[in-house]
Amino acid sequence: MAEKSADIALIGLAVMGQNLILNMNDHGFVVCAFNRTVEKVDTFLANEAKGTKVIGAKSLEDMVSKLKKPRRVMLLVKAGKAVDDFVDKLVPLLEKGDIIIDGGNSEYGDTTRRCKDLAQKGIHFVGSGVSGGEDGARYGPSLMPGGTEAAWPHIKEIFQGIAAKSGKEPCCDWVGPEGAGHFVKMVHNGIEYGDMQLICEAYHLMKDALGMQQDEMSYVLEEWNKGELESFLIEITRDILRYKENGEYLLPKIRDSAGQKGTGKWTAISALDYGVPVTLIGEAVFARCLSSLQQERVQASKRFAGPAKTKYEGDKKQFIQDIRQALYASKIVSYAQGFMLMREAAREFGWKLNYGAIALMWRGGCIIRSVFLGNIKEAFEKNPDLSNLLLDDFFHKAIEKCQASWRKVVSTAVLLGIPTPAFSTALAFFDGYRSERLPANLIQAQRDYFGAHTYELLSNPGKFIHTNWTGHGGNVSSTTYQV
Ligand code: 2AM
Repeated sequence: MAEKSADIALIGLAVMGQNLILNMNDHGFVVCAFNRTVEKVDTFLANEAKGTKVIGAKSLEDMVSKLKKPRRVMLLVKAGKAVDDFVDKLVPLLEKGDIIIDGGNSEYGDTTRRCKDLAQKGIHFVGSGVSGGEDGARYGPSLMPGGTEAAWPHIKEIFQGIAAKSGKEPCCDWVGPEGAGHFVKMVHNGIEYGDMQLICEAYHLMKDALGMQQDEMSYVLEEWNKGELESFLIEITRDILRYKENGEYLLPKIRDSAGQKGTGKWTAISALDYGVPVTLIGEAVFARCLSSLQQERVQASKRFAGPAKTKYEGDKKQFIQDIRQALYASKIVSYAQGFMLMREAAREFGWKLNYGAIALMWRGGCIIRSVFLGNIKEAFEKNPDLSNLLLDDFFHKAIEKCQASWRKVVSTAVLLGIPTPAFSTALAFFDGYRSERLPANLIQAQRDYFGAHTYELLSNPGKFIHTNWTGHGGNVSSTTYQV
């Protein structure tokens, strides 16, 4: 193979890396493959990559020598130390203007740090969210690149070439500076937690409140998948409900204890860090935590009987429609919260994010892909400065239409003793968000009473004052602070 013939190098031959290489090859790019355990390169070339134009490298030096300039090196290795180790080894081999791309599941703060460090050395660093799992990587992932923008013109063709398409548009665009790409990927994963929890609550209600059988629920999801809820997660849930082994449904046999790898948790932590009420993702994470107390729950179920009535006795068909509306309205709230978090991070870090483009990146290829994201893209295209998704006309009308059903489902679930934390928190958020007055005046009074934290009067915002509520104690106020 001639020198300097490869368009890009990809390091890390685990499942995602291998599939991305094959995807790039399909789109006419010559990829040079490398891996820490070098034998895996030969195994890959002799098997999965057999008959392709993919080339291999025996060392990092060998790999770098085979690359066209500016050199593009993409890492798909374990997040954390492995990325730093490779970056450290690559830097002495690269020149100014060369590009390192991290396509792993890195923490966005690490990506920002790497961007800044490498910028000082003249190397462009890109942290890209990659979503869609194995299949996505192979046939079209959602890609969310961010970092040093000077890199974008050099990687755009490859990235947009291999990404999933929504119609003709690639589900990949430049997200923003520093760790913006990885931040957006993190929020994507958080939203995924929320979407899954919402579907689980709908399933729980259909199963327990309505006593529905699996084939019946599967049929309902099939119907839902033809409308505003059309999405990958509804589609796979329809199929999961239908799935049988040896003539028996598999789903009821699966232990009801959910695992997690942490990206939902990171989203919730960011929400707390930046003071954004991303309540639905938070509840989705906690719902998994509660589910994992499985043995404790089994014990508690023997101690606490719950309400006397546990079945819904009204019109079943109507209640299924109500659940659908509750799911839709809650989903709108969840995405509104996710975009609030991205807006706040953008403000915090001075990033300029294109929210319509982000919705388009999630429209196809990734786990949360859905028709709904097309509506979000339109909302931000109509008004790029939209402060909250709930205020867009389309979503405003949708929520209004769902509101009565949503309230009925949440209140029914409460009465029947069926937990619907995500439906409920979404509704509580909505009611809080649309409240002209909240009882936070009392919180301020309490804080001032016991801690002299001061408060503002509605008639004079911005001026913090202290009252001596008890008549004793001093008149000195403590400094106020806002989270
Ligand atoms: P390996 O095949 O040599 O284990 C997913 O685990 C990918 O990340 C694999 O390609 C793996 O390489 C790589 N990887 C994991 N930990 C690593 C480390 N500390 N340094 C370099 N590569 C690492």
